[in-house]
Amino acid sequence: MAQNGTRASGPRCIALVGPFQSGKTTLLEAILARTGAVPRQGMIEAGNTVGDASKEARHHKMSVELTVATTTFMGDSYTFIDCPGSVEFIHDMRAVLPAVDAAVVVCEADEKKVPQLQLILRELEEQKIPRFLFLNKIDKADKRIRETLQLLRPASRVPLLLRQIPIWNNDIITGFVDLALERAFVYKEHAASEVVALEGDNASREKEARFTMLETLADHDDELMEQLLEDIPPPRDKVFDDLAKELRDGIVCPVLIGVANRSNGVLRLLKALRHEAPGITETVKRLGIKASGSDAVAYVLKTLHTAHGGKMSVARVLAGTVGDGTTLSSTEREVGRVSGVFKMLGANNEKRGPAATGEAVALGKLDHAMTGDTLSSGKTAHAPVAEIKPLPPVLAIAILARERKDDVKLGQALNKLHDEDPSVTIIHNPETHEVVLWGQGEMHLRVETERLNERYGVAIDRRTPSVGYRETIRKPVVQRGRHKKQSGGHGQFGDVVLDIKPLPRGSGFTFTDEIKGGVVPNNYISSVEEGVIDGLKHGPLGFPVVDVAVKLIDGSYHSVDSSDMAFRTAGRIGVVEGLPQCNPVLLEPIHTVEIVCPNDATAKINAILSGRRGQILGFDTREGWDGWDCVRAMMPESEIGDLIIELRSATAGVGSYTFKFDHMAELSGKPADQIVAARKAAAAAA
Ligand SMILES: Nc1nc2c(ncn2[C@@H]2O[C@H](COP(=O)(O)OP(=O)(O)OP(=O)(O)O)[C@@H](O)[C@H]2O)c(=O)[nH]1
Ligand SMILES: [Mg+2]
Repeated sequence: MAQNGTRASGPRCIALVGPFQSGKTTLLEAILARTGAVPRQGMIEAGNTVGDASKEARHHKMSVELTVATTTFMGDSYTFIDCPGSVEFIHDMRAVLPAVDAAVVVCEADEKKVPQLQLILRELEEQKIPRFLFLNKIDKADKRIRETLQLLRPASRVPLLLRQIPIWNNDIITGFVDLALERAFVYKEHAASEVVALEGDNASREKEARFTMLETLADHDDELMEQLLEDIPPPRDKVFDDLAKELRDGIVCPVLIGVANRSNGVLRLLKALRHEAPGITETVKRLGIKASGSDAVAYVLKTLHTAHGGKMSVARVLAGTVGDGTTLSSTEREVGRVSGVFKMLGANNEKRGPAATGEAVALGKLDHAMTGDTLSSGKTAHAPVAEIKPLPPVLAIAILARERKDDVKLGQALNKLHDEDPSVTIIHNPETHEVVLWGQGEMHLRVETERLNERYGVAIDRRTPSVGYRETIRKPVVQRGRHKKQSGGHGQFGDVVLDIKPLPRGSGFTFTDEIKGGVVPNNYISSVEEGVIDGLKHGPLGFPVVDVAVKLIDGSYHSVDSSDMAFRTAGRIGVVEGLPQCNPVLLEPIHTVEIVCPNDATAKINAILSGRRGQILGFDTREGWDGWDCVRAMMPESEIGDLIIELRSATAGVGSYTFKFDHMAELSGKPADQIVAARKAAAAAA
């Protein structure tokens, strides 16, 4: 058959992606059971699936990181990568996509999940990954399939090509007709569907649906178009060839249907992958791999720190062979020597021999490898096949080890967290001594703290990160700072007069001196400046003082008792005593915020921004995103803190934002008083 002519050869790598909770991990389980990799199909509810093996995933009953599982179907090796659906864990999926031959997008007939579907299809479209849609949970279907397709259609830039139609029996779907094969099947639970006669109403529905499918295919095939116009039935092989070609070219997205938790429709999906999905040859072409001779090239799609095996880099071999002892490098660094090649089945690894081109395996002990690296064994490193930057973080928490003795352990654990998931970033705030964890949302940060606890054994406390308040002054003062101590022996003496003045917003701090006749000797002047800087660290309101000019205009010294230390103290005293007389005022950071959202949510977003003291600068259609808007506003930092939570709930989870510091603005009245009081209380408690 011509199918075999186009069938890709070699090991395959397929991503399972799709909106939150659509059934990806269940589908992986069904595939593993159907292909004999596991004896029985586990269930999410029973907590016994190959995917989601971590404590955190089992606990939340959702995927919080990807699962890799290799199995064999009809003599070919397949590695499936089950990606989390939650937008908060989407980084894993994005890093995986360059390595795969195709993706199966698992989705549901659920209006609320269409925006998420669009987001995911968008990634696939941009990375040019051929994709099938697997319309799951059709056991719960309450719409005709055409209606469902209508609902999903706006999510895809290319036509959705219905490949199968359901067979209904008293409002329940009991099987399907495959439009390419022209064969009817009745579902059997956890077994292959049974072929039945295609007759009656099903036969006429099949004709109509098949014609629509062929029409779509014919848009890119003139010969097929002619056959349709002349009413000549196209040969089945030609139809399969077109299906494979148009899928690979990314010009259609075929749609299959099924029920993952009963393993219905799974065998047909596997067969479609076998006959139509591209293989490593096409993927290598897509990525532009240029390996010379026997050089190996591999792409790292995930980094894991396992309790027993240490660091593991999950990689797909794109050229050559990678085995124990292969030394690999990226364009930036030598990453290490492979120590152990493992076949993966979720949390279980099995040591194996060298991995050939197309295989996806875990490579042990590549100490300096990172997710997204393109590694090669040759003398000159291969250029990176992809650059996957994590999405900017949107939510932060401050954390600290409950016990001081865990500080070092916490630091190491945080490095590992970031290594495994670069969409979490760790920032040390030197001013507040806080460790701030930035991530993709509430659940993401919760899972990260659970990992710290469970995997790394560090108990932590979490709190809201401090806002970067500052303070400044509104009027000038001339203030003397005098430090004199004479308690036996050597005394201390320093005496300065400071002219303290406000500066325009954003100027920072300046120090000058106008000392005449050496009343403050030259060698002490820098100490006075140091003292002034000390004094500005905590202003009268409790925050660092900015936008002030301090001029040293007078002073006196003692030939024996004066010292650097004494003048430093005098400088500090001058500032500390002077500032309260300068009408101090609180400054709060204001950021420009850019929000992207589907345009039916724009009005809601505007209301959210106004409710958070945001000043809307304008809105526009989002470039290159049909049906999306981009809203820009100025917003105080204190209001941005948990903005993402409200944004997501107003946009079915898909709205997001970025922010950038713009300026400091004065804040007075009751809100300012509350902030100052809270700061004083915190300082008193410390
Ligand atoms: N009725 C029905 N339920 C299903 C089907 N497939 C999966 N489920 C259920 O849907 C829920 C989510 O399944 P998962 O496999 O965890 O979904 P997922 O897409 O992996 O979820 P995330 O990775 O967290 O996005 C579970 O309760 C499954 O039992 C199906 O075909 N029909
Ligand atoms: Mg899952």
